[in-house]
Amino acid sequence: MELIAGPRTKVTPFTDRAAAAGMTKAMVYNHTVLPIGTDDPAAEYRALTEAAAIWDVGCERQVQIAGADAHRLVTYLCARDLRDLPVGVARYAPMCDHDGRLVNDPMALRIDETTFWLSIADSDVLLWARAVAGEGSYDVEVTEPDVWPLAIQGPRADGVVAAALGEWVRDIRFFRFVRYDHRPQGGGDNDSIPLVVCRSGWSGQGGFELFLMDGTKGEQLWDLLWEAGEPFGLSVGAPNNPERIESFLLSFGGDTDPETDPDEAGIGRFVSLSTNADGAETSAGHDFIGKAALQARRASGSQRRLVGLVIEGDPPSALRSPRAIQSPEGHPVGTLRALAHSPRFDTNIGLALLDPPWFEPDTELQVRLDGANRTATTTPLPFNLD
Ligand code: THG
Repeated sequence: MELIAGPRTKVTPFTDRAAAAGMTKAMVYNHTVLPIGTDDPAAEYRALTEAAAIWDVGCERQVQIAGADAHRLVTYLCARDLRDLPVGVARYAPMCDHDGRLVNDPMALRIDETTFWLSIADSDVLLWARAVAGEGSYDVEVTEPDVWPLAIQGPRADGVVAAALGEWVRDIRFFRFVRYDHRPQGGGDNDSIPLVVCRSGWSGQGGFELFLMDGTKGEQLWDLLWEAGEPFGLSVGAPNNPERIESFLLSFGGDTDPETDPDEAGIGRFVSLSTNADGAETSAGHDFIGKAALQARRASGSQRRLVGLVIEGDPPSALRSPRAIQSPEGHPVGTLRALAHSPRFDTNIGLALLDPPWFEPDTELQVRLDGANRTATTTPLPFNLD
């Protein structure tokens, strides 16, 4: 069977270039095609960790919130306090529903005083933000603009992007961004490529995300980077499952289920909620959707926790759906949500959402993979096995 893209499943301005460069596997993310791999995963991992990789992450859609009440609405939507977010700065900002469940974990970018982008993970934030805006009579426009991120990740990403856009990009700090029109040499005004250049990306290797603000310029941008990247060993890649588990970057909807809250997902430190052991608030924070519910969850003692697992045995085959995890006595204690063989740690690693008290470090559990039970040992995130 072949997956066919159409008006509901969008291709990105980079899809054809990514395929031509060797991407052979794709998924659908935010109703958009996401290339996820070539036929040589070991080479992809090496390029990402030793040189540089270019990723078509156009599926990381922007939900733009603009207007007189935009800052107030974004502040209410996000569990992280964004009241002091300056223009030119991005922040990782979990969003919850009224019961404290995670609904998305976007990067929030302040584009100008009254314009924000939520650079979203895989869920329908456009609908959610429009509903909240409408119910609360906020004076805003909530849209999905013609903006398409392209990521350059890896230790040589700075070299690639500096060669393509200019040495000035080296001065951009982590989670900061600059609005920039790239004018190719000899080109006229119509040839310029409008970008937001941000030091960010879904890997622990460092790099940039270039938010292309005109979908008709996708192949121009790709070719510019591809040629500039040649001396740096740039190759085509995609969000890399082994590396992102090693570095622990949350995959919303993969590592989480529909009930998971930010604490359970391991991103509680990005929630601006100062509470004591009883769950009572200890300092005046901002008001946001799910605040009271999160306080109650913290006080309940029943929260689960996403932890690392070290799993014995040969490299397992890919995990197609979450897998039950058992105590040594064979009782269900949670689910394995992600799995990979780690080149860095030279062992199998996983992410598991576990009930209390099974998430405590160094707990020995059982998981069935490829038809056999294996011992899996819990370890805190991020992994520290070097
Ligand atoms: N880039 C863009 N959009 C995205 C992602 C991205 N949308 C979906 C998804 N990824 C959102 N999830 C994350 C998760 C982690 C980070 C970024 C996006 C991340 N976290 C750092 C950390 O945890 O150390 C830093 C967070 C901080 O200091 O604020 O980078 O990748 N455009």
